[in-house]
Amino acid sequence: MRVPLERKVLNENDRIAATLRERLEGNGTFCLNLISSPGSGKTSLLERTLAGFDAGRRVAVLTGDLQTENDAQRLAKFGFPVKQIVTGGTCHLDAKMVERHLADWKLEDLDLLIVENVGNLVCPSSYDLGEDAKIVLLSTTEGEDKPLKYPSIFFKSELMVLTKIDLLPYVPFKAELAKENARRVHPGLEIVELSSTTGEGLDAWMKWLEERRKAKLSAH
Ligand SMILES: Nc1nc2c(ncn2[C@@H]2O[C@H](COP(=O)(O)OP(=O)(O)OP(=O)(O)O)[C@@H](O)[C@H]2O)c(=O)[nH]1
Ligand SMILES: [Mg+2]
Repeated sequence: MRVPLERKVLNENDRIAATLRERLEGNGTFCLNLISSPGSGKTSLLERTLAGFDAGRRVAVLTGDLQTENDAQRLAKFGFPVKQIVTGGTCHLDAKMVERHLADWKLEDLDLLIVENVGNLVCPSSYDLGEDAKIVLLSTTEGEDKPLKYPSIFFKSELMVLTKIDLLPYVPFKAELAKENARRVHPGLEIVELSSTTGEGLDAWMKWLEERRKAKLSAH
């Protein structure tokens, strides 16, 4: 009889991600990896998030794009440490890029690190960055079928943020169907609906963030 033996061989990315996770864990730094299609509203949500924090908040952001420092410039206005990772063509961040850009920050000074991944619903889902949780954003202009077409990232994320709900009256987007599709791929997936334009739903997002961060802290 043949017994199939499967063992995951750690590739270089997984090894660096595991080291990063250990360092984050050791310093009690809660790390989130935000993933979505280009333009779904990652930076806009981060602008709202940073604006909602007190000045002394120990938070930092890494933001990835193929080109430009635009997102880092938008986010730097809030006074917290922000760095742009320019991938130069790569469609996702990897653990090495994150490690390199963290080199001159002290993790012990941070209790929250948010990584905005490159806008792409496919590539980033395969790269562990050492984060505590992946978060997928889906906007109301993208179509309700996206969780079914791009299941991997919806399956791997702990939270789906349905963005741009202020546009619901103007777009043929069925929010209930989108949520149903996401939960077909990932039963029990947590979902928050919000608009970074009007601010509706932001409280639920901030509450999720704080609860998950505190849960990590108490386990530390
Ligand atoms: N109506 C509406 N527009 C939004 C909302 N959130 C973001 N936008 C707009 O959507 C566009 C893209 O938003 P970004 O926050 O730059 O999206 P992103 O996901 O960071 O984009 P990339 O980093 O390029 O992948 C901008 O024009 C935003 O003003 C929202 O809640 N409602
Ligand atoms: Mg962005």
